[in-house]
Order: sequence, then structure tokens, then C-alpha cells
Amino acid sequence: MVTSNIDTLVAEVHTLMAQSDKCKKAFGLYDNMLQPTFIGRPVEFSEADFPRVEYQRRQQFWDPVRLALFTLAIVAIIGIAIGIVTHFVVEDDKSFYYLASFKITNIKYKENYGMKSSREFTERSHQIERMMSRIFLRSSGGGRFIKSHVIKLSPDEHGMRIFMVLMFRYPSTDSAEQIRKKIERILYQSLKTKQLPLTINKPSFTLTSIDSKKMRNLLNSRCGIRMTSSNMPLPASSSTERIIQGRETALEGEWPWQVSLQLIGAGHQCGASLISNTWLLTAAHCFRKNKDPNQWIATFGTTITPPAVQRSLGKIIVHENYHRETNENDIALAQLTTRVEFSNIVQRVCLPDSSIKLPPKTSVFVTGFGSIVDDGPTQNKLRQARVETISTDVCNRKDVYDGLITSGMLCAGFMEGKVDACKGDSGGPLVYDNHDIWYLVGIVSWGQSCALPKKPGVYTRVTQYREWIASKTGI
Ligand code: 4AZ
Repeated sequence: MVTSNIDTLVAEVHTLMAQSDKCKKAFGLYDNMLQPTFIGRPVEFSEADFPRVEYQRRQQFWDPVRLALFTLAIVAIIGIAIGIVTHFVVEDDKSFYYLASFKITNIKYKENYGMKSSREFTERSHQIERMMSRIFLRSSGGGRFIKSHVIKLSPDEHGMRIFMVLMFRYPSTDSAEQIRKKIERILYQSLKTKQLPLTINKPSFTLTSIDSKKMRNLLNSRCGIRMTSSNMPLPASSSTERIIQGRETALEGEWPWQVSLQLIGAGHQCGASLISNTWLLTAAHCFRKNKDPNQWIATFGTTITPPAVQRSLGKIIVHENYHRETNENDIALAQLTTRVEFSNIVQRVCLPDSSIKLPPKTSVFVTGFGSIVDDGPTQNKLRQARVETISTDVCNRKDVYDGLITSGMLCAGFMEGKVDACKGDSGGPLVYDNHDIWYLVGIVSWGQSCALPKKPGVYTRVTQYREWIASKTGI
């Protein structure tokens, strides 16, 4: 017990001496000037003792928990610093647009390529757009490519010439010319190394930088394209929300062809779709009570009030063979008195070729300002719902609509109900997304109540009326 006390004392003195050694050094004293002794035996001090004591102390201080916390704190500080620097120094990405033109030599030009709504134009443009995605998405700067749209296919003595818009996102500090060179390099590299389905004639390739206004004007030559307010194309919607029992309202520019048809003094009555800068397509039953165009207005945008754009109607054409008892030929056209300017918010939808057939269970979207419960009020904000096409055979089953569905009708919804269009959505669009180009496949027409099981929505089958529309409008 006594010994150990003395030992402790010796150790403490040892430590003290080590500290005094530090002081000695600090004040320029030397070991040999002071020789400490204790209980008759000299306490030996060497320089090596000092670092050991210090090391032990340090070791106690840097226990694993402290070390981990310290490392964490440092990492966090560095992370925050990098974040701040990136935010202020690195500029945001910006959209860059180019008009590309080139010849394709292994495809012969067909007459129908001149008609943008033709199946031939659609299929050939999709093939060219897919090829562009393949070239740019798999390149080193792949993440920079947004999408491309063919604007025009024209005849050429060696095949045909393509005009298309290419969209990219690059840091805003890059110049359009620098990016143009990068794009050209990627394309030329692909021509050398990739097996492409279409033979691009390299010397014929030109790429011109264009601003967003020019891009918009070029795209206006094509229907069914939607853009966000920042001129970024909107991706295909993944929403499963509904008009009925739904929650989500549409984003601005998401359904730019949606129209609200309103009777002056009585407000919203029906939906409609913009199919050109002057023509609307809607349901015949919307004009059952009132066919006088002077009594109607059409508004555009995602809210009824305030509307983004408003127009009066100059002409209403109801299908000659519309039958209110059977809902057959429930289709009508309305012409605006003055045309609308296409923008991110107002855009026309494509009309499908009469030969297009959607298989059952195809995903389609219905939009409208209609009620969200049976007999409920009109919604001020546009709503959307994803539904699926249902075959006429199934829809005509005894337990569904028992033979009421004719060739001019199309059923869409779910057998279990729950998601559906409803009162006030009538006349509005049922659209299908084909490679980012949207087609009007149906017009909200009728149904037994809303969202009931085995009572899906019934729509006017637009493909059936393609020739009728063309005969009245020239579209
Ligand atoms: C209507 O009364 C109406 N569930 C529209 C669509 C549907 C039912 C009724 C479809 O305008």
C-alpha cells in the first residue's frame, strides 16, 4: 500500500518534471543545469520521456468516438463549403436548340411524308428521332441531350432531306458555338463507329443554333408537343390521379389543348380540344340546349378563372347524324372568331390517322374541369386521370353496357370503377402519348353515372370521324 503510494508519487513527480522540462526548454534551460533527485535516487530524465507522456495524453484525447465525431464534422464542413461554392460559382444549365438538316440516302421519299398527320410521316420521324437518341444518349455527354423532333421530310434526288430540331442542356457558361462543335463531333463519331439504320450523308449535314422563339415556331408546325414554361419539354405523365375522387391538378402546359366551353352567364358547360389555331373538337351533346355561337366563349389554360387566353365562337358544326337517344356520332366542331397564338400554355393536339387502332389496356389520359363526385360542382383547376382502353367486346357484355357501344364509341376506364370522367368533362380530350407526341383518341361522351364498377367511361372514337373532320375543316 505504502509502496504503491510512493510509486504514484514518483510517477506524478515524473510527470511534473517532464512538464518542467518543457518549461526549461521553453526558457532555454538545459538538463545539466538542474539535476532533480528524489529520496536519494536521481530521477532520470531523458528527452524521450517527454514525447511519450505527450503521446499517451494525445492517445487518451483521440479516443475512437471523438475521432469519428471530428472526422464527421470535417466532412460536413467540407461538404457545405463545396455546396456553397458550387451554388455561387457553377452556373445553372441552360437549354440550347439547334436546327439540323441532312440527307438520308438509303430511303426513298414517299408522297405521304409531306402530310404530317400521315402514318408514314409519323413512323419515319419516330425512327429518325430514335436514332438521334441512340447517337446522343450513349455518347460521353449523353446526359446533355433532351430530345429531338422531325419538322419536315422533303424529297431529294438521292433519297430525302430531313429537317429536325435538337434540344440539349449545357452549362449556361458554354457558348452555342462550342456546343455546336461538340454535337457535330459526337454525330460524326457515330457515323464512323455505329451501325445506324439510316445512312446519313455526312457532307450534307448542317447544324444551326436557334433561339427558343425560333424553336417554338418550328415545333408549331407539329401538333401534340407539350412544353413547360421554361421551354423544357414535359416528360410523359406518370400520374394515376383521377378526375373523379382525384387529388392532383394538372401542371401548366401539361394539357395545352384543353379548352373550357362556357355559356355566357352560365359558366363552364363542357370541355373541348384545340386541333388547329382556330378549330375545337368537342361533343355534339354539349350544344343540345344552345347552338348559337354568339352565346359561347372558349377559354384556355389550367384554370377557368382566370383563363390564360379567351376567344369567342364564330361557328358551331354538330354532326348531322348525332342521336341523343343512342349517343351515336356525339361529335361537334367549333371555330374561334380569331385564331390563338401557340405557346407553352396553348397548343394543338394531333388527330390520329383513321387506321390507328389502340389495343385493349392501352394507357390513355382524360382531362377536364368536370365534377369529382356524381352531380358535384365544376372544378376551377384542370384535373387529369390515367385510364385504360377497354375492348368493345368487353364493354358490350351484358353486365357492362349490354350492346350499347357502337363502332363510333370507345370505352376507357377500369372494370373496378374508381377512376373516370364525369359531368362537365364531356366534350373534353382522351389522349394517347406516342413517343412524346399526343393524339386525341376520344371525346368524353357518356357513361352510367361516374366511376362505378363495370360502367367505364364511353368516348367518341375519333379515328372513326377523321374523314368527317377533314371534310369540315380541311385538317
Ligand atoms: C356527363 O354527364 C357525363 N362517366 C360525362 C362522362 C361520364 C358520365 C357522364 C362518364 O357529362
